[in-house]
Amino acid sequence: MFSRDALSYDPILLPDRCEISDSGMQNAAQAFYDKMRQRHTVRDYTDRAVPRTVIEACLRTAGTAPSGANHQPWHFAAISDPALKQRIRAEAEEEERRFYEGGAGDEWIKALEPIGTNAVKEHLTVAPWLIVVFAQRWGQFEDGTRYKNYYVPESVNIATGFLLAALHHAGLSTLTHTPNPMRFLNDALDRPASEKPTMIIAVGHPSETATVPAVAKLKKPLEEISSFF
Ligand code: IYR
Repeated sequence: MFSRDALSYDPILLPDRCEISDSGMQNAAQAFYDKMRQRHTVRDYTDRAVPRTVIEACLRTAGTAPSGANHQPWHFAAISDPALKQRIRAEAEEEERRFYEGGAGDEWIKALEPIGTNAVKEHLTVAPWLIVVFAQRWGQFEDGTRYKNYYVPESVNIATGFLLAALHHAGLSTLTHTPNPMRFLNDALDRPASEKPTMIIAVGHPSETATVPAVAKLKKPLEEISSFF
């Protein structure tokens, strides 16, 4: 993507300028909040297929995120292959069993009690898509030499947020899943050691009987999460 001789500063007039009144802004902000507050992390999926083109459009949205020096230090591996999903599930469940059987420690297990999670990760095989997010610590010029990436976790996490919002906007449910450690994903998905898997996102349609933990509806009020000066 980058080449050593195309890194000069070249300002262009702001494209896609948004002309909007204060009331238009208010309506848009409220409408987006009303949409986003309907996003729930879902653990039970149907096997209803989701077209690859929908996933591709959502990944394009993720790719518009701001990033340190615009290096876009992310890679998204999208998996619908049942055998590969099965392999990822088997390896993730092995990590999760270690976690739930003591690795996590008592305080962490207690914190997860209201969420109702355990080591069984059926969604990893039932949901039609898994998207594994990788963070790239460095990139490569076309000639193979390396360049350093900056603010990698911040950049990748912003892109991941864009992705979750895009998937929700498209009418899909997601589950952000973080088995620990996740190095097995580099082997399974043939990604280089310079990339760190940060998350598995299961994507699909919720099952008829899908539930969410009641605590998931308890969001901190604005007064608690913000201050104005
Ligand atoms: N990775 C484990 C445990 C887990 C941890 C947190 I923090 C959560 O919010 C949910 C789960 C699992 O996926 O079960």
